[in-house]
Amino acid sequence: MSRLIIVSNRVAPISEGGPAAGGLAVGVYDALKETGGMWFGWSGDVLPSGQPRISVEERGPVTFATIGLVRRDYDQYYRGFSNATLWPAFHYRADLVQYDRHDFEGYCRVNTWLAQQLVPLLRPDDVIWVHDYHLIPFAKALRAAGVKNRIGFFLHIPFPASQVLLAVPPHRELVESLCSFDLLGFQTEPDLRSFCDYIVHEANGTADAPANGRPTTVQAFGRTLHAAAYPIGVYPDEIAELARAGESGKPVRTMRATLHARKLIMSVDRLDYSKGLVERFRAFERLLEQSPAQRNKVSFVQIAPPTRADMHAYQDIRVQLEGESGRINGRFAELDWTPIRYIHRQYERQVLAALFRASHVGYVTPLRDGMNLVAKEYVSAQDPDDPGVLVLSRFAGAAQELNGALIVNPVDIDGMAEALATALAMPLAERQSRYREMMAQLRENNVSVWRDNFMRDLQAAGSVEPVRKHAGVSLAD
Ligand code: GDG
Repeated sequence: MSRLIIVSNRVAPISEGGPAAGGLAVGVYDALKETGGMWFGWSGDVLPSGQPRISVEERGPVTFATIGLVRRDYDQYYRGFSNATLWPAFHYRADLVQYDRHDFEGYCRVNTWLAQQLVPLLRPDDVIWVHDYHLIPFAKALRAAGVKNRIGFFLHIPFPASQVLLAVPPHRELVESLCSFDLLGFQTEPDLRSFCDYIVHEANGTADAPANGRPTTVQAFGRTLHAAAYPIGVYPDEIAELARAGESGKPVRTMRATLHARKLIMSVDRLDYSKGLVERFRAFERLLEQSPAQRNKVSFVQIAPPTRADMHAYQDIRVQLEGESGRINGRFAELDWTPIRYIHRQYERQVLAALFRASHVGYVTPLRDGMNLVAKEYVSAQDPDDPGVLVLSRFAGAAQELNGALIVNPVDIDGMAEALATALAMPLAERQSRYREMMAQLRENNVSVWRDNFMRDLQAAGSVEPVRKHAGVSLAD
């Protein structure tokens, strides 16, 4: 059997159940444990200078190969082009896009260098699965080094509409690089459509309408490749078990005691401007403003661990959010009630699951999100006999699947306040039927299905010959 090589910017520290183990980390790690293989990427270390060396660690059938970055590479590749250019652009925040062509050169240079580090570790029948926006040029770099293996790519964040992508100056180079992969995976059909739209209208290529569940065939930049949507999932039953087990733990008991039978609205997000936190706080404020009966009857807990804290845009959102929570609490708090508990810290996975289960509303309202695993984790963690209600942004990829949620527009403050009121008052029978529908969907498309579908299509993608002329029916036809 072929070995699976996972390449991602960060190699997740696998302390199973620990704070850093998100759904992706668990899914990827399980894939590797089953097939055997290697996980390659940045160690997370930033070195002042020098020549970083690969560290290789075997754990059972999985090899972890990690390498540090020197400060300049970290600044240009990670903080610069990946997170100051691509992240905001792909989340439709053209207003926050910063572009420096030296950073783009650094981004390409680091991709080439990382690919060169990987080459000596590869075997001819390895299947390579590259993850996320940091590594768009990775296949091109591997091909330049003579690698003939199958190489797939999964984009965890949205793929923006063409007119937004055009805001990134080297958009053409990026899409051309993507076409060096054999298979491209997107979170949702709208992301896939955006990609095909660029191929057809900006790159003079073609994209066949997919048939019989097969991936779309794309021809562009002299290559033929495949592309499809593979919505990432979670392991809902494992999360349910985690939530049950965590219910009797101290953090949840303490939380319940301090709630004094008030209802609980829960949110968990990395502190990121894409997550819509300011609008979310304002909608909760609107609820208290318009429904005096809710005052002192409901508490909103926002857990928002720090992320990319050395970047200005992230420092700005932190300051803004601290201001908003202080203002709203100052306006409505009473001696025995703090409306918003805003916590800028990480918690254990089990604690989060148990808090989801203890809450009445899961409040997940990103302005844009590739998928949003928190929405799926929230539903999974619920007590089937007394489930909470998910209020979900229409701009989270998860909204394509979770039809039992109350879907909101995350900039519509009144609309979100109304949805919160509806959720808090929803009768048990309706909560149960919404929960059952969503849970069935989560079980049907769990993280193993995501992984297996992608791997099946990557294995089938085969080695791809260059094409001379475009064929197939354009999506524009
Ligand atoms: C990207 C895409 C896509 C959060 N705080 C804590 C904690 N978390 C966990 C959550 C969840 C994960 O981190 C976050 O995943 P999301 O999907 O919600 O969001 P991103 O981090 O932006 O992830 C996203 C995802 O990739 C996968 O493809 O869905 O759209 O942006 O698992 O539970 N975990 C712990 N403590 C915390 O305080 N233990």
